[in-house]
Amino acid sequence: MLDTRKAHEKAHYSLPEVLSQTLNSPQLPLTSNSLRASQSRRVFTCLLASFLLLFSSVMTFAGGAADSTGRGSTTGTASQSGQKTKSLVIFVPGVVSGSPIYEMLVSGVKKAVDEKGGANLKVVEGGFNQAEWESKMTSLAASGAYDLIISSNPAMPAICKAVADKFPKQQFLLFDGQLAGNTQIYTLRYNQREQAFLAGYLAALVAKQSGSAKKLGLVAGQEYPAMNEIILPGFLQGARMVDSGFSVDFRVVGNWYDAAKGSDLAASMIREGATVILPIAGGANQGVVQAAADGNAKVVWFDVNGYSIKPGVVVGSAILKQDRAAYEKTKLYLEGTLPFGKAELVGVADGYVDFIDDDPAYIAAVSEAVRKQQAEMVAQFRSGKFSLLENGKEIRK
Ligand code: RBF
Repeated sequence: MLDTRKAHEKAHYSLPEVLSQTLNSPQLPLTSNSLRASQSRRVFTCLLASFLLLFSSVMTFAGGAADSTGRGSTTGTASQSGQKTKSLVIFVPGVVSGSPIYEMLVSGVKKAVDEKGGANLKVVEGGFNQAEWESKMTSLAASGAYDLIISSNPAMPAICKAVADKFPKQQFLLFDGQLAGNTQIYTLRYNQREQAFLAGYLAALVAKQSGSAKKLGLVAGQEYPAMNEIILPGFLQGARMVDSGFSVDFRVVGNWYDAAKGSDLAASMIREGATVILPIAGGANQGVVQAAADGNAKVVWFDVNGYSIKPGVVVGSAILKQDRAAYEKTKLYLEGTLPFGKAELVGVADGYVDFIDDDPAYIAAVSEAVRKQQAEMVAQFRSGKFSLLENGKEIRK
């Protein structure tokens, strides 16, 4: 049976109405007081630079008409090859530190920009107040300073669609979310049914071998459709492939940073019999790992290789390759071939979702018998012999 208890406040997925905007007031998102002073300086510097850029561009491209974003042909400078320098900005919905999915986004985009040259990149953290994301995104588009806005999470397509409608020249590259048919937006997301299934399969194998209760845990930052309809059911499906008696204790932190709360929730789960826990709660994950270490439980990591976080406690890593996707799609954009309007979905067989089974810490922490069973399952996914639709339907070749 699925235990769906929620802790404390319910996180909001649906974002509140957009505040009315003063379109050309550049309001840069700030995440902490310590950043404010330096960012204020950066805002000033940025404004000054934009003004100088605008001025020099107007001189260079005299006669270029302003478009509805107010930037006209003045966004870029002319490079020697005659191509305009592209300006890219990554809008991080949260903060980069503690959220591997965002760390991968930044590193992948940076790699493409460094490699291709001829482009500027800025990273803006939107902070944890989700009610402010749309107004911050609107400010970025309204500034007219960026050819491409890049972001990542399932809430961003709806936000960017609303902003795109107001700024018809603004383009968006979005990961971990889906929207098809809007010619200003390209999206790529991962088959997280497969990712969660592989985490659940390993977790159940480990729990079963330890002889403890057939109970796993999942600690989420908040509830959202991909969590409730894909990740949680996928985790349970993987576990039940091992033994149909498994259940998942599901708890919600209510934000993506509170490690103390993550620890409390995990400790409570462990007291009630959960032996392997999957944390998907950003900075709060650290608390889950600590509680597991203290309570003689195990953790399966999500998104990146987590074995080194606590060797022996982290017994699995079901990953997605957002760094690779971000690199490839940014490169396509810079080459002028990103297929705006398209929404792509990629899974294990495509090489964007996987389970890390060659890390020495995995080999040291998990018995050979369990590793063998996990390897057989992973191999079937990698070869495409076995795959899962997002609704959980199995496809066997
Ligand atoms: N995942 C994180 O690791 N850190 C975050 O700050 C974060 N914020 C999110 C905000 C919203 C509104 C949603 C819907 C998801 C968020 N996620 C975050 C989860 C992320 O998109 C993804 O589902 C997980 O990283 C699992 O792959």
